[in-house]
Amino acid sequence: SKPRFDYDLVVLGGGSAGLACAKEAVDCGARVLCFDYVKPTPVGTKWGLGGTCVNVGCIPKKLMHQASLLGEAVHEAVAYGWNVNDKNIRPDWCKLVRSVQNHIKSVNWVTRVDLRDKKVEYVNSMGAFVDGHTIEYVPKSGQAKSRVTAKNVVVAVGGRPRYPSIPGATEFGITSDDIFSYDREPGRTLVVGAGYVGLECACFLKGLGYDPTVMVRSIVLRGFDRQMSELLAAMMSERGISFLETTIPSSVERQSDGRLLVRFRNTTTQTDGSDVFDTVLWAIGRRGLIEDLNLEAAGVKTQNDKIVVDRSEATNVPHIFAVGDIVYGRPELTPVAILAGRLLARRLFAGSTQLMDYADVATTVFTPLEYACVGMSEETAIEKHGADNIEVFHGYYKPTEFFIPQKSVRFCYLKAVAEIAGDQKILGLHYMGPVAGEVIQGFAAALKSGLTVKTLLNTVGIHPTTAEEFTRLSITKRSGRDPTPAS
Ligand code: FAD
Ligand code: NA7
Repeated sequence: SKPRFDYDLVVLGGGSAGLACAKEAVDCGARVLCFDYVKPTPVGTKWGLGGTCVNVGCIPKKLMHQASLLGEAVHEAVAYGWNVNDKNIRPDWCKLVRSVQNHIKSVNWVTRVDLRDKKVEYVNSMGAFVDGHTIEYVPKSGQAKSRVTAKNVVVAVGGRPRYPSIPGATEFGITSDDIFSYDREPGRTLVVGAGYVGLECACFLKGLGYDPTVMVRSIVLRGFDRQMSELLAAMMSERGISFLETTIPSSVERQSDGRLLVRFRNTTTQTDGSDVFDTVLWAIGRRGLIEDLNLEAAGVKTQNDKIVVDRSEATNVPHIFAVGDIVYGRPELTPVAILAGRLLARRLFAGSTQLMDYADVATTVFTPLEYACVGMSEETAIEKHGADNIEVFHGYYKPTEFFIPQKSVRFCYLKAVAEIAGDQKILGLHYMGPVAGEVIQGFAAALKSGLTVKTLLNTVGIHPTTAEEFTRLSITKRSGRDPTPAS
C-alpha cells in the first residue's frame, strides 16, 4: 500500500547537522529528502551546499589562519638559515581568496557527489512548514510551489551573523559571511565584537599585514575561562592589534574618498569618538534562521530566534526535531552538530536510545598562539565545587622551536583545573600555544574517560613537544610559587 507520507524524514538545512542526519537516516533505511538554500548576504555573497562550516566558517577560517601563520613562519625561517631575500614579503589577498574559494568549491562538489552516492534526495530550495507534516518549497525560481509530506522533520537551518541596528550597518559593513570571498584587500579593518569569530578574524587580518582594531562591548571571549581570555587579549595586543575597550558603534558613513567613517561611544568614559576604516566587519554573534520556516504553522516553540528541544532533540511537537546551531542553549560547533544529527537519525530509524552528550566538548580559538580547552573554566569549577575543593596546576613553558627566532614565550601557558581530593579528577584543561587544537583533542578523550592528575603525571611525555607540558604540571596556584620556567 502507498505510504502515508512521501518521506520518512525531511531535513531542512544542508549544513553540518542536516547532512549528517540525512546521510545516517538513509543508511538506516529511511526515505529522506534534504533541503538546502542560502540567502545572499546584504552585499550579495552566496555559496554552495554544505552550510556554514564548509563555506563561511571553520574551513575558510582555518585556511586564512594558516595563511597568516605562514607569514610569521617566513620571517622565522630567516633565523633558521633560510635565505629569504625579500624582507617586505606581502600576501596577495586576491590569490589567497581564490585558493580558499577553489578549495570550498571542491568540497561543495564532493558533498554533492556523496549525497548522490548515498541516495539522499536533495533540493536546492528554501523549505517552510504548511503544517506539522507538510513542507512547501519553490522547486526552481519562477516555478510554482510544491509540497512534500514527511513522517518526521528535522530542522537544521543554522544561523547567520547579526548586524547592529545602527545607521549604515548593512549598507557598509560586512560579516564573516563575506570576508572569505572578499574581492579586494580589506585594508584597515574595524572588527566589532570580541567573541571567538571576531578575535580570529582580527588575528588572521593582522597576520596578513592589515591593521585590525577590535571593538569590545564588555569583555573578550564571554563564556570562556577569564584568565585564559585575558591572556589571549594580551597576546593579541603584543602583536599590535588595537582594542577599543567598552565601546559600542553608533553609525557608519561612507566618506567621499570611499573609506568608512565609524562613530562610536565609550560606555565607561561616556565619550564619543570616531575613526576611519577601509572595512567594517560585524562579529557580534549569530541569529537562528527561523524567520522563513513558518514554525507557527507547525506549532513549534522558539526562544529568541532559536528552537527549544529536549534531551532527545525533540521540539514540543513530538515528530519535529532540531539539531545544530538552531538549537537554543547548545554549543555552536560543527562536530557537535554532526554527532547530534547522526545520533538522532539512529534513534529515529535504527532503534538506538543513545542521547547526545553535550558535556566536555573541546574547542579551539584559532589565534596566532591558539587557545584550546576542554571541560570547566576555573570560574565554573569554583562555582560548582567551591574554591577549597579545587586545585589549579599551571605553568608557563618555552616551546623549543621558539628559541632560535626568539619568539615571545610570554603567553605560552597552560593549566589543569582539578578536584583537590583523592587522585584529583581533572575538571578542565586549558592550553595556549602552538597547534592548541591538536594538543587538546587527545586530552579531551582522556578527560571524558575520567582523567586524574595522578594519571597525567604518570604519563610519559613525548619530547620535545609542547603537549608534554601537561605531564609535567607541578605548580599549584595555591602554593603561590612562580609558574615561569627557569630556562
Ligand atoms: P549550518 O552549517 O549553518 O547549515 C544550515 C544550512 O541550512 C545553511 O546552508 C542554510 O543556508 C540552510 N537553510 C537555512 N534555512 C533554510 C530553509 N528554510 N530551507 C533550506 N535550507 C535552509 N565550528 C567549529 O567546530 N570549529 C570552528 O573552527 C568553527 N569556526 C567557525 C568560524 C566562523 C566564522 C563561523 C561563522 C562559524 C564557525 N564554527 C566553527 C561554527 C560552525 O560553522 C557551526 O556550528 C556549524 O556550521 C553549524 O551547523 P548547522 O548544520 O547547525 O548549520
Ligand atoms: P559571540 O560569541 O556571541 O560574541 C559576540 C560578541 O559581539 C561579543 O563580544 C559581544 O559582546 C559582542 N556584541 C554583541 N552585540 C553587540 C553589539 N550590538 N555591539 C557591539 N558588540 C556586540 O559571537 P561569535 O560571532 O564570536 O560566535 C558566535 C557563534 O558562531 C560561535 O559560538 C561560533 O560557533 C559561531 P558581549 O560579550 O555580549 O558584551
